[in-house]
Amino acid sequence: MKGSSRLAFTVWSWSSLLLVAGHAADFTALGTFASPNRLSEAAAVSADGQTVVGRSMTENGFSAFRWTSSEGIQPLGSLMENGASEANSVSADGSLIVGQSDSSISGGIEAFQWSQGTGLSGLGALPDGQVELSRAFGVSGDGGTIVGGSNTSAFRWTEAEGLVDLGDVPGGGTGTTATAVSFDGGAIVGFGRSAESGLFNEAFHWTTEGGFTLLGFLDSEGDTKDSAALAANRDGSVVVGRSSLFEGFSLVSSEAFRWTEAQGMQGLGHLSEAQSISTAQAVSGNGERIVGESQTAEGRQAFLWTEEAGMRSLSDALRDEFGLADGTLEGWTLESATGISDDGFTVVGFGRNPQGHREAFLALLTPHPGDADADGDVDLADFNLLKANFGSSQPRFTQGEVTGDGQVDLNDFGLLKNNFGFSSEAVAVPEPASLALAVCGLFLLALRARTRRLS
Ligand SMILES: [Ca+2]
Ligand SMILES: [Ca+2]
Repeated sequence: MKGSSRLAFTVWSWSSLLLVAGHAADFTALGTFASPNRLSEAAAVSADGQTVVGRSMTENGFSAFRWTSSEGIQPLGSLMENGASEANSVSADGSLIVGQSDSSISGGIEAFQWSQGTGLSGLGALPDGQVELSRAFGVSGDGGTIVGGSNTSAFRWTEAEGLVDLGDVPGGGTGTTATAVSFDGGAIVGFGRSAESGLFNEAFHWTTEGGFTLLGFLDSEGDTKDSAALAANRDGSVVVGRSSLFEGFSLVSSEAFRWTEAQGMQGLGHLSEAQSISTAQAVSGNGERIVGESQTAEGRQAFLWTEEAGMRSLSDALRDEFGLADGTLEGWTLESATGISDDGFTVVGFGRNPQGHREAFLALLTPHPGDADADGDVDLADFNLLKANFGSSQPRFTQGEVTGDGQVDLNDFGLLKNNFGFSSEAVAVPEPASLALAVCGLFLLALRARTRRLS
């Protein structure tokens, strides 16, 4: 045990434990820039959940923004004086941000990368006879690969090679866009004109070794089908997006999908079957939590999807499953969830705020305070997990780390103790206080033994 922990132990008391705050689900409005039309939209969150990027209205049109809890919402500027810009994606640690900006290149819009040290820099565009424009939609977690679209082609950008044309999907016509890329840059997803989609698009998965794989469509009926891959998980094995049916050029229905090589394309449903419009926009690192938006009678709404619980509205999930305090979302309509952290605990998007303006938000979907193994109750199993990892660093909200700071220490123990006996089941748990007391006694003995052993 470290000296500081031993000190904490000696001054530790029952009363100090009562001061440990709970870290249940949380909701943060990210603000907007000052302009006559206050408006902000989050587009993505870094894998570590700490940096949010998107766009917010200014008097010069949209400006790309970067948000962190310490600095708040900050403009990234533009490649042109008084020009507009938008941020679309961010690397795992938040250090590299990509998007597009007004520019002096012939097409007037240019993909950019931004880092704290160098600010905005343009990526150029693929050569074309007439106009040259580019947009960056994704950046790999490691920051080494940027993907997007330039003129009618998907591109991949690396420091060594610059912009490289991914080419057209096999058998299709001209017109391809890359939307996202795996952590190491090895897998890229997007959509392009295929033999089957004709003038519309078909989702693709591309790897450095295998080239293009077309992902198909959810519905084989109907003449006019369109699908798009919009995001991929950490290793690129789980792809999400939407698959749509058209009549002529009118959209009939659209459904969020999840694709894996083994299972193919799987429909995720809709919040309202009557409306039949949904889109998946982001997926957690392990591919298990998916977020997006779905049309309802009340307008579009952000959704959360998991295998166990299916699709439900993000606001319902926050309140009913993750214990967000009643009234927190009073006056809000969460319209779209656009990003999710690698661990699946941080979701970003935008909605209508109580003043009626669209505003970016960040929501924490953490387990109930003290529920170390995230199984819906706080019991001896959680205590044992915490005890086994006491004194270690762990990913937030796993392995007994319940406060969200990455350290398993007395604060975690206090939070667990204060919530001991909680159960998400409606059945009352008898005598939680006495059980908690017994557990605390065991913990003290364990700590003493440990202190003696290590000193
Ligand atoms: Ca538990
Ligand atoms: Ca902790």
